[in-house]
Amino acid sequence: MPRLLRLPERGKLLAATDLQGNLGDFERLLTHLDAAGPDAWLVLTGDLVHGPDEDTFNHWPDHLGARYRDESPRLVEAFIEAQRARPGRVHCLLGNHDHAHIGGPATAKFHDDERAALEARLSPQGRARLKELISSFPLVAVGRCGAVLLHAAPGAAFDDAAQLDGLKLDGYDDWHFSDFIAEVPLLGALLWARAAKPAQSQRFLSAFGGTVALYGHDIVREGYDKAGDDQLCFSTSFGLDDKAKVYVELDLAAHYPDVHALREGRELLKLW
Ligand SMILES: [Mn+2]
Repeated sequence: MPRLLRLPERGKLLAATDLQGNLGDFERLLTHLDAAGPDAWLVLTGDLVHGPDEDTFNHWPDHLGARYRDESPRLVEAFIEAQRARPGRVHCLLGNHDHAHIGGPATAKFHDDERAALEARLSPQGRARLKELISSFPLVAVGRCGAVLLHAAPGAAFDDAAQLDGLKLDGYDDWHFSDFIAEVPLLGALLWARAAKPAQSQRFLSAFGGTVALYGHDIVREGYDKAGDDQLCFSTSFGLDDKAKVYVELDLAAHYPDVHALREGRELLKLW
């Protein structure tokens, strides 16, 4: 799988992000995808896996939004099945949580080591399928419509999309994530950046030939946040009340010159 996913020049794109083991939200997305027609694509912008631990589920804090169980093992299988049933039209980009399973630093939101916690729930075959799946995840998706999709804020200092192919993805298993971000700046920012200044996003979008960056990684309680003229940070699942969850639907044959072209009720849609 190439590290840069090129979107088709017509049809629809459904973009969603940060499911973190929420199977119900994924099934809802598939309903929207199938309703959008046979040439619609679904691209998740990373963090497919790693949800709340059992203790958090039992003492659910308000700030985590709608309560759900971490069904990462079933979600991985459901994602593989969704790809099989819709060849070439279902994708997930690499997020920092996913990266932990293929050589990235461990994440520690709900467990000291979420990589170990999830892999302990899987059979040897399940672990192999998880790693094979995540190894296939592209890092960035681009379309002629102007959209550039990535996991975190577009702060990485790329000059050219071809630099994606030179990034070393593995070998960071034992690193602390803060060292990873500091010492591996391109990949570190691509997977972990929480904000990007206008000059950074302009440089990033120019490197990838797009006009609007779509990403998740952070939680936006209201569903989406437009930063400057060219960034949309949105939240489809993790950390939100159901009524606030947002996915993005684009016409791939259209052109979106800036983030203000994305309108509530047209491109910015409620998951539920
Ligand atoms: Mn993330």
